[in-house]
Amino acid sequence: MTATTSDVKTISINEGVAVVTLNRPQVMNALNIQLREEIMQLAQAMDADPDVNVIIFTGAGDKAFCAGADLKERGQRTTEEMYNERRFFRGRWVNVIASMAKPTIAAINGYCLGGGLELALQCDLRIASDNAKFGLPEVTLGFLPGAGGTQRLPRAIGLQKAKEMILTGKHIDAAEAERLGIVLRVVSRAELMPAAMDLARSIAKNPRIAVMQAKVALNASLETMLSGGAQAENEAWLACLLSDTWKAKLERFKD
Ligand code: CO8
Repeated sequence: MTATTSDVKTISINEGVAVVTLNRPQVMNALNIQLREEIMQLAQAMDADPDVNVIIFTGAGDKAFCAGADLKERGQRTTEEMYNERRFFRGRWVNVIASMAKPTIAAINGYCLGGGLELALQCDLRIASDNAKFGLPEVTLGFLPGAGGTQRLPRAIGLQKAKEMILTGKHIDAAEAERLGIVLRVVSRAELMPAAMDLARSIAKNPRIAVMQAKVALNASLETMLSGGAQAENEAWLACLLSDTWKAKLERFKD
C-alpha cells in the first residue's frame, strides 16, 4: 500500500510507520459511515502490507482527534436503520483496530470523545497533546458507549473511575487522562507527532514476528487466567521459530 487520500482520511507511510489521519476537521473528525468503512478496510490492508510495521492513528487539525460518532448523520437515521447498523456492522467495528496483528498508536490531539475515545482505546498505545480532552458522553445522549468503551475503559483505569466517566459523561483533561493511565504520556501539540513517530520507530525497528507475537501474548493476559495466559505466551514464543530472524539476531554472539 502506498500513501493514499480519500474524502475522509489520509495515509502516509515512512520507515515502516503508517500514519492514518482522520480527515474531517470541519466536524471534529467525527466518524461517519464512510470513515468507519474505510478504517475497517485499511486495518486489513495494513496488516497485510509488508512495508508497514506500526500504525499511528491521529486527527486532522488542532481541535480534535475525533469527537465520536457523526451526530449529524445519525440524527437523520430511522430507528430501524440504527438497529440494523448495530446488529450487522458494530460487531466488526468494536474490535477492528484491537484485532490488528501489528501494533497501533493513537496520537490524540484535542477532543477525544465517545466513539473517538473507543477507537483510541482499541489502540495498543496512546499519546496525547496537552490540549486533549477525553470523555464518553453517550449516556447524555440516551445511549451507552457501544464500541467497546464499557469494557476497555475499566480495564485501562479500573471499574470505579470508568463508572464515574461513563455514568456522568464528563470530560477530563490530558493531565487527568495521564494520571488515570488512559494515555502513556502527554506532550505539547508540536511534539505530538514527533513523539508518536519516535515511539513507533522504536517498535518498528524490532523484528516484526517478535513484536506481533509479543502483542498476541500480551493481549492474552487480559483474556485468560494466568495458566492459560502462560500457555498462550508459550504458543506465541514457539511461533517465532517459524522465522529464522532470531538466528540472524544471535549471529554476533557466536564465538
Ligand atoms: N458529529 C457531527 N458533527 C460534530 C460532532 C459530531 N460528533 N462534534 C462536533 N461537530 C461539529 C459541530 O456541529 C460544528 O459544526 P457546525 O460548524 O456545522 O455547527 C463543528 O463540528 C465544530 O463544533 P463546535 O462548534 O461544537 O465546537 P466547540 O469547540 O464549541 O465544541 C465539542 C466542541 C465539545 C466537541 C462539541 O462539538 C461537542 O460536544 N460535540 C459532540 C461530541 C459528542 O457528543 N460526540 C458523540 C459521542 S457519542 C458517540 O460517539 C457514540 C454515538 C452515540 C449515539 C448517538 C445516537 C443518536
